[in-house]
Amino acid sequence: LSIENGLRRALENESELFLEFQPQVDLVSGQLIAAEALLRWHQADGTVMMPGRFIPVAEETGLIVPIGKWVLLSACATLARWQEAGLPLPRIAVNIGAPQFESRDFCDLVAEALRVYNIPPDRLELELTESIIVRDAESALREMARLKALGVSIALDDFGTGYSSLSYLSRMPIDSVKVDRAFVMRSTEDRNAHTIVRSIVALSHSLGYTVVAEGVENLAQLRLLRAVGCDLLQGFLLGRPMSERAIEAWIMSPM
Ligand code: G
Ligand code: G
Ligand code: MN
Ligand code: NA
Repeated sequence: LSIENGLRRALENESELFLEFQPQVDLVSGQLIAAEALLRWHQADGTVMMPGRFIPVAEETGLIVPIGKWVLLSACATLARWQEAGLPLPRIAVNIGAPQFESRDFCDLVAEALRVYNIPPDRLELELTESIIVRDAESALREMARLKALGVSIALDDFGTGYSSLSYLSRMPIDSVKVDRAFVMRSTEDRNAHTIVRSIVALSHSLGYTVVAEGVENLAQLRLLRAVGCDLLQGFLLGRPMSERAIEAWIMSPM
């Protein structure tokens, strides 16, 4: 079965795709602030296929649009369950690929998801990458403004790896910047990577954005990120992507 046909079937039977959630914690208090939803795909042989393998196929075939819709609605359904249970709601961050962002009526879909699940809009965060501004920057900025007007949070994912135009960084209606894990990983060994991380934090703060460091794996990185004033941490040191139940337990009994 090709990945494409397998994905078509997965969209029909609704039990093969699932989300894991990776914590984002406040660097100072250790409190859980947000969780990034990460897509996974159960295989018939019991293994799990990771998105790095099937998202590219989904993007080439256009299947990313219905798959992305499923991810968005599932994340909102999870928030609704937590709200129903009276839990303090972290934000849930959802990855939005460029083809999904550019798809027709994307903003209406987000509005519909918020309405159907009746969740506070700022509890939903959309992770966009710089690639959305490559094709038509002005229309991407307008679309982002429409999304922001719904009250959702917007994060710029993988920052520093794409076409980081500083003028667009200042014009984008975003709430936070996620420092790509490649910089975080090298930051403790490579002076240039350290300088880049420090500069991204300073620049982002001066523009009024929160900074999330991705891929934090050890204490040396944590100390460096504290020294440069980073706000939130995400990475294996804090927690691996985990099941909905596992992150729920975390919400109920904070560290
Ligand atoms: O979880 P993992 O490290 O394997 O994720 C690999 C990549 O897949 C990451 O870049 C992540 O942004 C992307 N990804 C994970 N879930 C989704 C999703 O729901 N939609 C999109 N478009 N990308 C996702
Ligand atoms: O591109 P995006 O930022 O959405 O990618 C998120 C991916 O990064 C997830 O698939 C997750 O599995 C992976 N990830 C999260 N934390 C770490 C980490 O500490 N180290 C490494 N190597 N990968 C991580
Ligand atoms: Mn991401
Ligand atoms: Na990222």
